[in-house]
Amino acid sequence: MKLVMSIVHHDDARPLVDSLLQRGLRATIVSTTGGFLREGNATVFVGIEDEQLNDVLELIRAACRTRTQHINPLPPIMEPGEMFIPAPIEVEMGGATVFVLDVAQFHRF
Ligand code: 2BA
Ligand code: 2BA
Repeated sequence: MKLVMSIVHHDDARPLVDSLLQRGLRATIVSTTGGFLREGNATVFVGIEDEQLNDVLELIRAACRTRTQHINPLPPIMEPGEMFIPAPIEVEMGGATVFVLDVAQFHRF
């Protein structure tokens, strides 16, 4: 058994879970925050049998698209008299960041 942990844009989480449910799969959505942008994202957990992995990865690929975002970098530490002119930098956010974990045990009580 595998646990697929997929960090996605929050707008993509619901369509992704809907497509998983349509295949009879089960999922859990957790609201998370990206460490870099400090913006809300969503983490979708899907517990599956090994042979369902490729289908699930394909559903994630189909539901999640790449976005470009502009952020203002934090000012560097400067010497007196130095000036920092902030310029937004472009950051590409992957459609989904996916970790696949082996499940040691699964129980439903
Ligand atoms: P929910 O997804 O809200 O599901 C609530 C209950 O609805 C489930 O209880 C199950 O009885 C039924 N259910 C869910 N998805 C179904 C589906 N595709 N087809 C038929 N019935 C379905 P539990 O199985 O006890 O699950 C309780 C909660 O545990 C779930 O809430 C979900 O958040 C999580 N969960 C269960 N199995 C999971 C898995 N394989 N992967 C990730 N999360 C899981
Ligand atoms: P954030 O941490 O808010 O990162 C958003 C985007 O900023 C990242 O997109 C990446 O393009 C960029 N970024 C993040 N950390 C960076 C760094 N140290 N230097 C330069 N650029 C950086 P994605 O890679 O698509 O990641 C989207 C979200 O997935 C991340 O949100 C984070 O919540 C999660 N994530 C990505 N890789 C992870 C990892 N190895 N472990 C845990 N979570 C991860």
